[in-house]
Amino acid sequence: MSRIIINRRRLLTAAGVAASTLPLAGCDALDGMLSSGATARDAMAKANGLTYRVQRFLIGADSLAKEFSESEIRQGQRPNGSTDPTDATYIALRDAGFAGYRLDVGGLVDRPLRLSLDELRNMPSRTQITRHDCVEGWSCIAKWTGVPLAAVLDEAGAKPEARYVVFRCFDTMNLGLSGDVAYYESIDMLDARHPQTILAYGLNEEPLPVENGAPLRVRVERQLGYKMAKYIRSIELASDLAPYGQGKGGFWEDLGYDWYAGI
Ligand SMILES: Nc1nc2c(c(=O)[nH]1)N[C@H]1C(S)=C(S)[C@@H](COP(=O)(O)O)O[C@H]1N2
Ligand SMILES: [Mo]
Repeated sequence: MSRIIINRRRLLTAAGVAASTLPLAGCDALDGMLSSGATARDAMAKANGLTYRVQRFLIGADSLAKEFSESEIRQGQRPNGSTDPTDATYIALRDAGFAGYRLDVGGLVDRPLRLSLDELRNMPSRTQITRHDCVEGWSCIAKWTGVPLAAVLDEAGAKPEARYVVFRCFDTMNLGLSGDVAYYESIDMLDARHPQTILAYGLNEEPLPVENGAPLRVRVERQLGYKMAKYIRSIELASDLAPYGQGKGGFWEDLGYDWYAGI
């Protein structure tokens, strides 16, 4: 469990300019934002839908995020958010070198999968040097290696009604009155099948370290950092995001961030 400190400014930065003119009374009280029907959040949702459509139109489905050269890697990937999960299931796996780790792939698929790290490493792999942008205002260039998510989806046989890929994570965040909440995220099938979307197990030529999401984290290179779930425990294909968390598609989205965080 990680304690998070969230303040009005951080929420405003994330929610974008459209929402920043609104009075966000009660923003410091997290639980207020969680209640459905909050005016500020509805406005954010509308702005979010617009951004999504405009970006999909302008950028297209499969334009690539910029890739960099080795010489542009200046430092290690700066760890952010959860960096050392204390959840019991995670600690047990970590202490055994992730030998017992299995990625569950389920939901709207023809063939549910349980993949070990060796099985994931034996699938097709892709390495890319990309820039990670966090809403907190920093960026990092790093080299990521992993299996294209599209290959995993093909192996599982995604059903045509699947619209989203949901990532459930091992780490939980403490939200005061709401208790411990597991990190989760979701992306649409266009981003899921994008050639640069990989389930990464390697960072800068080394196994992915715990601080950056070991044993497996997703890279969604045309989106902001918070979309790139670390410590992935399972993947579910879904037609609707309502059943997950507070229904907004991700841990931070449930607190007011945009679901579509295109950059
Ligand atoms: N499971 C999980 N995934 C997460 C987070 C987190 O706290 N837990 N933080 C997000 C945020 S805000 C960022 S910027 C990146 C940080 O990834 P890094 O630690 O490799 O830099 O992970 C994202 N994915
Ligand atoms: Mo972030």
